[in-house]
Amino acid sequence: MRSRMRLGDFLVAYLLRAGVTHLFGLPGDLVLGLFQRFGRTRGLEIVTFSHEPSVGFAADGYARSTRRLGVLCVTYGAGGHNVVNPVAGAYAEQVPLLVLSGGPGEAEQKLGGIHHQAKDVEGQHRIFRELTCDARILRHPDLAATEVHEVVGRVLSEHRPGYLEIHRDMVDVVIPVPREIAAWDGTFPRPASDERKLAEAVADAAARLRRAKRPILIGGVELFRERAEREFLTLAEKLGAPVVTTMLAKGVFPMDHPLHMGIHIGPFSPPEIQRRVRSADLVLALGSRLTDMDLGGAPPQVRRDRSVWAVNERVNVSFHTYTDVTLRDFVARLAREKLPRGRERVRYFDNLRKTRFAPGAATPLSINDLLLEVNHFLAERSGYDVFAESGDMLFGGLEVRLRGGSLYFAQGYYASMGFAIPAALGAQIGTGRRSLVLCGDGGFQMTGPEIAHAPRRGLSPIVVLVNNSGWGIFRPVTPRQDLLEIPPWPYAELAQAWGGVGIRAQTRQELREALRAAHEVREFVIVECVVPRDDLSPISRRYIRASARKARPQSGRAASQGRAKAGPRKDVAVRKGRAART
Ligand SMILES: Cc1ncc(C[n+]2csc(CCOP(=O)(O)OP(=O)(O)O)c2C)c(N)n1
Ligand SMILES: [Mg+2]
Repeated sequence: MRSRMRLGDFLVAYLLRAGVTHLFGLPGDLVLGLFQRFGRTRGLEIVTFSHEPSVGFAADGYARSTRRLGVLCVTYGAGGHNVVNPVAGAYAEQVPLLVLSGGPGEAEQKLGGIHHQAKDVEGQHRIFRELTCDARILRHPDLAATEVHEVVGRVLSEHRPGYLEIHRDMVDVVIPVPREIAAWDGTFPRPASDERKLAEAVADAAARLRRAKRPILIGGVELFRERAEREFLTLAEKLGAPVVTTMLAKGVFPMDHPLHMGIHIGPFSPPEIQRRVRSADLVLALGSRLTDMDLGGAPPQVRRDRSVWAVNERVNVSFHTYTDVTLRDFVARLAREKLPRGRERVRYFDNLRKTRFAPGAATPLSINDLLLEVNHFLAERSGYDVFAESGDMLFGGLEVRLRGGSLYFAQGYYASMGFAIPAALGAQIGTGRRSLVLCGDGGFQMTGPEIAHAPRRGLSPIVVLVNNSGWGIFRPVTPRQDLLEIPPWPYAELAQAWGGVGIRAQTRQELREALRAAHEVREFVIVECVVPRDDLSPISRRYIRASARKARPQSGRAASQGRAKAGPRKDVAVRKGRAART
């Protein structure tokens, strides 16, 4: 970087220094100058898709899988508004994205209205202020470099999206680059723990671990975000205690490790896991947030007085709270303590029925058997990352067991449809690793056609497309089945037409053969799995029923509305003449 540069050139140099290799974008006249600047640069490649939501999801997949900054570049208004949903998802799921938007120049703003504008010039900026940790319009040449540095610094330390709006007349403006930014090494310092609080938190937790007879570890998603997986593994092996992970943290602990017991999702966990968590005399919950998806929509099954609960920068040991302690420091330090080693024999549990593979059987392919086949495939071939789409496969994906160093990605909390296929493409662009995508037909109809971009970039995901002719996850809870229909697409034929390979599988054997064939080819593959309309994965059915129950009016509200006539509320127990909530 030089001490004075055009803003566009500075941005390119800055992103290269931050380790960014690819940008995801879709051009428009209000961003074209910036777009071309990125496109001209060696070492920074611009990747386009057909619709902006996919641009956002691809940048998200790139950021999650490479752990670098994901950058997207879109035009103002029509383009920027189109990435609201993926950016909101990245905010909710703490993915470091940088949104670069173009915008109208100063002279044209004075016209009174410029095409693509919604309410007023600043409207888009206001929207993104809601969805990012920092959002700026770069207006002042003297401040521009510092503003970029501040926004990116916050994005990377808070793991939330940031937003920079660069109006088209700013791209070629020469800006000063402060010396410390020109000399920047591309990294930001990690937040540090308060040494005294860290030592005390660790001593407190270690003392309880030494007394515990049946501890268990719950791994949460922040272990991944804070890059503390290795420390977590060391701690688990030192304790020899069973490990479960939450739904959002699937894959944060090697799923083929002998201490892995499975996925904990509150009351939806396999009964053996629920029993083991309940009978633990100490639960070490590390990096897990209290979301409905982590807890299975129920209050925690873990008693606070028998737990150590650490999230980033805060550790609760029973009822003691230690602030300013980072998760990674806490786990690493705890793993260095003298701790007793358990000898429990741990088994892995999931929710699948272990049906036998019968070659030649013409029985229709069930979701249960589809997932068994995906596991069979992954057990024999390492190196595939797995992406799961919202819909039945978000829960079905819980049953997938990864091997080796494979990673698992899903929008487990924000749960937007349309994520998985573009995210898998963005991930392969960043890591070079091929992925297996679990996707419903409804999800595919949102962003799946973006897979047509795969051949020209040499991308090769294998999509296991579950064709149940509609938005199947809602079938158990909706009387109006007709509202869940979608048009029948010839998915396998479309794959062929788009330059990939399409295979239709209607039985378990056909699926096994299709996956084997998919592994052998270098193109992308869609394995269209035709399944019975009403079949669902084991957890989806239970989850969607429980969720529908919550949608009904609460008995409390219903009862209180009719209280005058009906007497005491039904959700209230009358004890010693006083009303107390049950
Ligand atoms: C963007 C978005 N819109 C709507 C939803 C609500 N939603 C969740 S699952 C689902 C249907 C999924 O259908 P499909 O992809 O075919 O999966 P299936 O459950 O049938 O396997 C819908 C509409 C959502 N999660 N995201
Ligand atoms: Mg479907």
